[in-house]
Amino acid sequence: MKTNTIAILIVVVLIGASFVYSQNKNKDVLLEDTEKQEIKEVKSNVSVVDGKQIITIDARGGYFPQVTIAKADMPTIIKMATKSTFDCSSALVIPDLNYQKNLPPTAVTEIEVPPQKAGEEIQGLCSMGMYSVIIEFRN
Ligand SMILES: [Cu+2]
Repeated sequence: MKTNTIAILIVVVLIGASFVYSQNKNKDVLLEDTEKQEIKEVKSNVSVVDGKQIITIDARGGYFPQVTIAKADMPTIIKMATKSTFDCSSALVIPDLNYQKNLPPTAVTEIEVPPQKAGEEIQGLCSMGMYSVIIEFRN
């Protein structure tokens, strides 16, 4: 009788301990993911090739990076990259450019942007207005 009680107690304590352990493990994994995302955002998605500014944006479940700082007074091409994008971020609208297109599920779609003045901002949206992407032009 007494041995049974002790055995049950030990089992309960072990289950509790493993539960706490797995919770902590999950927290660690979550933390690592956010750290990775931060590193991704720091990496520049703007480059200049043959006098043209190239901005690369991933479209899938939103647009990433969501905000891009680009150079003003430069011909610019936005390379919108879809990769198995079956959500509404493939239905892209850029009102400032009179642009509206259903992007192919997996492709890189080039969007020409005429030189913008410093301080100008171009905003793209999914057709539902749920996801947005902003490009800020600065000197
Ligand atoms: Cu949407």
